[in-house]
Amino acid sequence: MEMSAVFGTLVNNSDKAIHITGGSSDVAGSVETHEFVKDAGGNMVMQKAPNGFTIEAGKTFVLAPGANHIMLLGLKDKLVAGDSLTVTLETDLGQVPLSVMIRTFDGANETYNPSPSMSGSASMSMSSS
Ligand SMILES: [Cu+2]
Repeated sequence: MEMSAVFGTLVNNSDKAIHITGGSSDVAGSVETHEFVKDAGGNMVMQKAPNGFTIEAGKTFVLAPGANHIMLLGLKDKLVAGDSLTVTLETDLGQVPLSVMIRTFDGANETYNPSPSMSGSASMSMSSS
């Protein structure tokens, strides 16, 4: 299955913690919050974060290779570097659209098999107002 990941920094400008529970995008069959954990064999593997992501009030939340990231699963089209796409995050404060630039990503190929070569980078601000 073709997939890609969104990396970047999420910024919570509100005075409340924001809980990201999932998301959606026109380009992907599904969008999931992923984390890295150690499996039984001691290897770091990604999995769906069971409780999503929580960004504390006034704090930032880093999405990075080998760490927390937003996973785009079941890509419908080939992503093209230089294009942008929109990922809509589901949060406890409502939907937050995130504009993501697509760029070639050369790192973490093993980790992101089978199709990790394209990834987005994003930064966003959220407000509870
Ligand atoms: Cu993932």
